[in-house]
Amino acid sequence: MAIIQFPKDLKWGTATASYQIEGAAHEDGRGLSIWDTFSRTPGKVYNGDNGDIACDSYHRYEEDIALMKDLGITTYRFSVAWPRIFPNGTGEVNQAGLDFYHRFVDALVEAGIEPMCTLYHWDLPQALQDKGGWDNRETIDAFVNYSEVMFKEFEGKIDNWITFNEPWCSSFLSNFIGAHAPGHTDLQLATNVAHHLLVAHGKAVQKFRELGIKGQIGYAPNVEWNEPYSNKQEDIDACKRASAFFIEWFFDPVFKGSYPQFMIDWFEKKGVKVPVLDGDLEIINQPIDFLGINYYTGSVGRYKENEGLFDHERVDRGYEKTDIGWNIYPDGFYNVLKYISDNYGQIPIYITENGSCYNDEPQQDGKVHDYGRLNYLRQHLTALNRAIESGVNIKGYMTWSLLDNFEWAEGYKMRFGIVHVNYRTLERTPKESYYWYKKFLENKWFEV
Ligand code: JSK
Repeated sequence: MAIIQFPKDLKWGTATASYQIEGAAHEDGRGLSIWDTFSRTPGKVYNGDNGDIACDSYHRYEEDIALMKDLGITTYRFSVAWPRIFPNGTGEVNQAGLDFYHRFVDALVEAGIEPMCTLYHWDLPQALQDKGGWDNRETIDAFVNYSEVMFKEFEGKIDNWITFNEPWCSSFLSNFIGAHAPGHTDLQLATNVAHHLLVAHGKAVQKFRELGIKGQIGYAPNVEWNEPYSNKQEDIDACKRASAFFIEWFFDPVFKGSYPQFMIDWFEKKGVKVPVLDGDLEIINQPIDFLGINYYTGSVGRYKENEGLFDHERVDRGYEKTDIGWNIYPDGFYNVLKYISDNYGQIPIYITENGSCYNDEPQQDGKVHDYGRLNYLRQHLTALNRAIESGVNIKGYMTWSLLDNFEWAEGYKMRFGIVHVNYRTLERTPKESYYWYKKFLENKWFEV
């Protein structure tokens, strides 16, 4: 038996997002978001599910905070719904929206839990999408305006700020692959969106510094590990392109002040250019205080001519998969963290999302025996410990998610929570993984 022991000063928590848990979609002046529109577009979301009610955390947040307190977390990562603060994206502030987040954050702090706030977790005000959304550079300034209001309003209550969650999902998944809102399938459009998200990130960090806001700020890209099937150069190169789609594309501008040239060349072969204006890269290259990393899975890949965007195909190696069909690949977690540390240095890293989809329901004994999720958690914390031992500057870990919730295009079919939610009664039931995580949090070690 081996003991997996963690440093005592790490932040430990759970993560959620506004559109996925809040509900109250038409309450207290909230405006529509692109996900209200997308989820009402036939065929876009499983079963036609939407976020109108979700987990009703807008009204049940005190119950959720009681669960967090019982769990023993130190930090809770949540996101603010921009359309609650600015129903039309800009213009007049909706005081009722600010008031809700004050009630919520005050209750969180009262429970001894530190808030970690994501400003943009995909719920763009529809009114801004109607004017071009992130393809329109005016949305950058609207985001900075929204961020400034939040910084000033919550300074002293919130010390941990994340500008953007998973900009790859908000750009390429949503505007090229088309699986998420607003559901376009145009590579140039997606490239414009990705660039404007990065400029908005840089400008919001600049504003945070100009205002002298107390606390720390970062962003939370999602990454995958792409292992070459063989040591053939064509396989190695194909996996480097597939990996850079998530890592270099969103890390190099922030940490190096430039896009990866091999990817720029690849995109230009596809007739796509990044709409960089003078000064953009200097803005994006603002120093940040921490890097959030969202990791779920990885795969083995190889070269295949004219396959996908990068002449790359995934190779099924028979890895066990979660209920959403993603490989369980804990070594990929270690590998990608080492890769990031080796290539981007000792920036403090929070694991802002890591978790698994298992659709277990409560059994006759009233319990949810989600041993798949429990084992995923053990395996990935073991990999995380290995990364820490290898010198990766890990500062915390937030498991995705506290609650089963609206999993975007998968609707409520796919469950990522350590707490089960009955979507008819909204009853919360802690799962076996919750109790394992709770015991782990008591001492920060476990046996393997
Ligand atoms: C989980 C990635 C933020 C939080 C969680 C979904 C995701 C995803 C979901 C890729 C994807 C769909 C679908 C089709 C074809 C090619 C959320 N993270 N989460 N993380 N990532 N795909 N290429 N990769 O709910 O809100 O693709 O893709």
